[in-house]
Amino acid sequence: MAVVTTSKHNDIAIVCVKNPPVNALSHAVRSELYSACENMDGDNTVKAVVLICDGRTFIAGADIREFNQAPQEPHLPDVINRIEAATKPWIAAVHGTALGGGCEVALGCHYRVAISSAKFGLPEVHLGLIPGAGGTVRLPRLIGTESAIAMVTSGKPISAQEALEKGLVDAVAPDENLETFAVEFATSKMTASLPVAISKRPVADAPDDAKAQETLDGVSAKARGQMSPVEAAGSVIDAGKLDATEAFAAERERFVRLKESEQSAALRHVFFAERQTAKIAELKDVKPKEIEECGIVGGGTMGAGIAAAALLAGFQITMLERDTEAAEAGAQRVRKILDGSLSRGLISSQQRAAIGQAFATSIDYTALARCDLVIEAVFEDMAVKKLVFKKLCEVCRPDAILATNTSYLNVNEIAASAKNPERVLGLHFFSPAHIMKLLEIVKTDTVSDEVLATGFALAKKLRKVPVLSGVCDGFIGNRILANYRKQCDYMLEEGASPQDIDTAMRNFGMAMGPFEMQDMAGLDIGWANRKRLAPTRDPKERYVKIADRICELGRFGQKTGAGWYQYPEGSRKGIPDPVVEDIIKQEREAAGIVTRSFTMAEIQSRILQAMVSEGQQILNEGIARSAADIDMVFILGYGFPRWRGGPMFAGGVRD
Ligand code: T1G
Repeated sequence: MAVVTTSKHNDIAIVCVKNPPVNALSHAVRSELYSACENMDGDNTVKAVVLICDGRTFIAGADIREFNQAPQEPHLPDVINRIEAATKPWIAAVHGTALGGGCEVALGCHYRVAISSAKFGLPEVHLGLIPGAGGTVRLPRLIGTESAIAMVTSGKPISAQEALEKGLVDAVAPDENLETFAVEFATSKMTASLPVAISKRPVADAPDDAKAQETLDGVSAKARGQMSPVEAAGSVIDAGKLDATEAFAAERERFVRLKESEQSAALRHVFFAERQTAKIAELKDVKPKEIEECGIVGGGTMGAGIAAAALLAGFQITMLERDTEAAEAGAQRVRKILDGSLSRGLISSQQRAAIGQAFATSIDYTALARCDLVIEAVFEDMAVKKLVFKKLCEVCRPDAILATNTSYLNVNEIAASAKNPERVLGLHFFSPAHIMKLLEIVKTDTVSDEVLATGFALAKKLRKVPVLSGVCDGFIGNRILANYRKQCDYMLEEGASPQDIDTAMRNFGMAMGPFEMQDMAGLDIGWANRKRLAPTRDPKERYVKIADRICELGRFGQKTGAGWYQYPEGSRKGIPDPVVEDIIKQEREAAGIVTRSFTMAEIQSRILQAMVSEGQQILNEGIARSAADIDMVFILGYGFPRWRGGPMFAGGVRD
């Protein structure tokens, strides 16, 4: 079945790529595109060529699934160079997203036109790569070094309008009739002499060595250990120093080296892992319930965040609190988030107004009587939650889905306390709920497939990444985090300092170290959990009291001005605190431990092993479906560096 077809419109040939779902540049597409170029050159009736794509988007890049196979000719750079050398003008007609190799194919064409909703991007860095088919050589020749470095290091796409302003696109269609517009544009160019090939043009603003080094240092600091952004910037800088042939060769060397790197293997693993979490075989043919009106019980940080996320996704929201003062405080939190979305340009003022109409608060449970779904986000206490569910069962429709946002508690126990337990599940959001993409969907013993499928449909509408979890203390993420932190406490007792461990984990690529993270989130949450678990804790298990003793002093972190660190005058940068150092010293003596120093590598390895061993347990118990799911939980929920693939991938565990 041909993936590239050719048709004629008078003197204009239309070369169309049809390789769903995203017209990736598979071997077949590359081969047939190359042949099409040869044929067009040989056909004297053809005066110009429009390259267009079928389906929802222009070429969205090389076929990532081919990266683990031996590369087959024709290689993409050869196809693009052949188009650039064509004897008649090629016009790339772009809709959807011209990404990676797709953008590079467009750069090989003589002209580029697009519809206004089209986007252009070189996101290879997100796969641990750099553009490997001339993108870092042609782009600076077309839009300048600075713009090119911004595009290739961020991987962020730009709009058709921005592309027009930068000179990446020659014309934007006034409407959605892309093919008509492209044929007219091609007709206007078919008698003109061909423009100078982009690769033959100079780089107008090539930086001097000092500026180049300054740029590379800035990119490196931002990359926090990831190689590809630095290599991408380096390749664009090379493009300004070398002629195109040498620059193409230098780019290819970098690309091939990165493609073989562990970081790229990890990032390609994450690309597919992120798209697999919602593919639950047993739910494949299950129709989700329609959800329009949602209730949120609790207007605190989590409740308000969930309400805002749902409002931004187009749901009708009623937020319930215990009294008018709390309801107003909760509404204020929601309004602040929505106003923030408006000021950042994420929503228009019309959307802000419409969302405001879709939001109501109440202090009366009967306000939730019509809801299709109610999410409970109250204090993390089983008795409190059971009381909420009891009232919900009294007022809500018997088929309304009831979800708990609990981070740790036994969702089976909550479901068992409700009428029609088949409609109860866990929806564990991560704070801030309107920003964090992870949603742990907790499957109880009694939940129906229809309700579970509705949880996944809700995640999709909220533009979140759902991960299915069974019921256990802390589900997937918080359970692994608990073991991570246990190892940190052990190392404190054995001789490491909080700042040693935080520094080691920041260097590992985590956004924050475990102790500074606790100071930001609040030590009281962990303390409450340790007290809850104390009655059932194995007395033989090694237990470190340092954190409890810090909490007993009322030191809960930034919010109390001191926790693991002290925060003078409310600053957010903690400094070591002799009070904590004394507590650590006393507990080391009480435990009779002879302290020793730790290398950064040892701290990192010990923590990673703690995460992997708990993750393996979670897999063995069937709490998580796959190691890839566990990787996604820690990358999206806890800031684990994507370029390490997640804890299981980094620990060598594969599905
Ligand atoms: N290769 C193979 N499969 C791909 C793919 C790709 N490039 N892009 C998407 N898919 C699959 C994806 O796995 C999913 O499959 C389906 O398409 C829909 O994707 C030489 C080396 C285009 C913005 O990095 O950003 O070119 O799960 O769910 O939300 O220099 O896909 O249905 O079986 O994401 O509408 C550079 C990656 C490659 C773009 C669409 N290009 N893709 O988003 O759908 S490297 C990219 C995306 C390269 C050159 C270098 C998004 C999208 P399934 P989806 P979407």
